[in-house]
Amino acid sequence: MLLVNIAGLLLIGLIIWWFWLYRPVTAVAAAPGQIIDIQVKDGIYEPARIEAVAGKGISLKFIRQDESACAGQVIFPELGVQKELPLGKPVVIRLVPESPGTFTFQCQMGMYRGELHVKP
Ligand SMILES: [Cu+2]
Repeated sequence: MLLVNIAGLLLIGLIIWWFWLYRPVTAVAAAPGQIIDIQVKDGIYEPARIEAVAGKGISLKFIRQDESACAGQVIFPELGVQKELPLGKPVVIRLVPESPGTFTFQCQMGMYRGELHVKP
């Protein structure tokens, strides 16, 4: 009984960590004219942290490898961008972030999560 409770607590801890505490660490900076490949796989975007410069366009190529419905869309809520990601068919999203800041990109439910850091 005690073992079951410990397992349950660990699971809850893991869920909290995954949804609320986990922050992507690897950052990729966009060079001019470069298309950044982002793998959508196993619940994470790889890379999940993109650096851009305000007023300069960037192209992100999302490559969905996860067949669960969860990965079927990518949304940039603050930038008003929402795109379907067909399985195995790369989708290029071109963005021109106008102002500096940190913008999230995610799946519909927020399990997949990444950040776009826009520098002045
Ligand atoms: Cu999802």
